[in-house]
Amino acid sequence: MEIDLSTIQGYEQEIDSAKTSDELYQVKVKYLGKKGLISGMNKQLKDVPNDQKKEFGMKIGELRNKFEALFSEKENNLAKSEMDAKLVNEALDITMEGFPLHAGSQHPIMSIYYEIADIFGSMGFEVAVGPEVELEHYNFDMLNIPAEHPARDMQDTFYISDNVLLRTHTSPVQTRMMEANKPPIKIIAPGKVYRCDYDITHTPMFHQVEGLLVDTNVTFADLKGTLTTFIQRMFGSNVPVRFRPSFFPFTEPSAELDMGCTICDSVGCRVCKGTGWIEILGCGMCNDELYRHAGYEPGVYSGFAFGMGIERIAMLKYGIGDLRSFFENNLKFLRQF
Ligand code: 2NM
Repeated sequence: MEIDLSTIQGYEQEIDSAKTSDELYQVKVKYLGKKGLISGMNKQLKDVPNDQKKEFGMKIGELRNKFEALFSEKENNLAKSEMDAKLVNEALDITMEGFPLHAGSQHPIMSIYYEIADIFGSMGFEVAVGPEVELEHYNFDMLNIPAEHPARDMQDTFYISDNVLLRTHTSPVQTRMMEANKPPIKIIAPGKVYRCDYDITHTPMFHQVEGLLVDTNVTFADLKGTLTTFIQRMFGSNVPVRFRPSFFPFTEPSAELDMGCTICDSVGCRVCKGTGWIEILGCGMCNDELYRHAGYEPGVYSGFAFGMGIERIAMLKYGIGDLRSFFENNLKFLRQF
């Protein structure tokens, strides 16, 4: 039997008239696919007499080469024109105005918090955290603030139920820490705290950083050195500080730390009410009641604690008059920092 290669015709025309790469590919399938016309010729080779096999084999090969040459030329042409069309159709107008993305930024309260945490961190204090919904026990009893104490009044404290409340300071983080650990303890406790209060210097939620250091042989000089270092790193190495006697139920002696007014350089202004001094934090040596509640053996340990409001520090550092501005989320205000 002879192979009649003349039955294979028309492919030049079909390749030439393909309008897309897809159409062109269909032509390839028709001729060179598994069941394609040219491929079919190869299968017939077995029926060709041996002496003619070589000749027909070569002819099929030639046909195939010719097909492939035409095909790849057309393939290149189509790819180029399709790319050209794509470049025209999908062209970007890079002169068009963009849509600006407003990236968020850190809230000033958080910036100040990280500054505070960095300073105490460099002095070896670790950060401790605890629940904002707290038991009366850790928020008051452990701190020597008994049931009749005015600080426990419903007017000042948000109660959830009889003995559950929103913590009024971050001290319960520290009383929990003391209950669970023997000294040495050297921590700061940052976080949100809650009190029923609202005016230009009070919001019902605000932020505190408290600190606690308990070890053996800790003195009031350690307290003074630590807190003076903190203030001068925060507000400038020349800022004067003074410790003024005060009272807290959990410290003895207790003190308020004042620093020279940074607004008027201690001359006297509206912010320092003409005194040249600004009250910045409370502190004191932990008293025996605190150790007793923590379950520490009496007479062994000594230490100090302190507490400050982050908003107050931020107001002084940034010169802001109304504390409520921190929580109104007015972008014009927040973008200044
Ligand atoms: C202050 C002033 C003085 C204080 C005490 C404690 C604790 F839990 F360890 F007893 N934490 N913070 C403390 C002491 C806080 O704030 C004006």
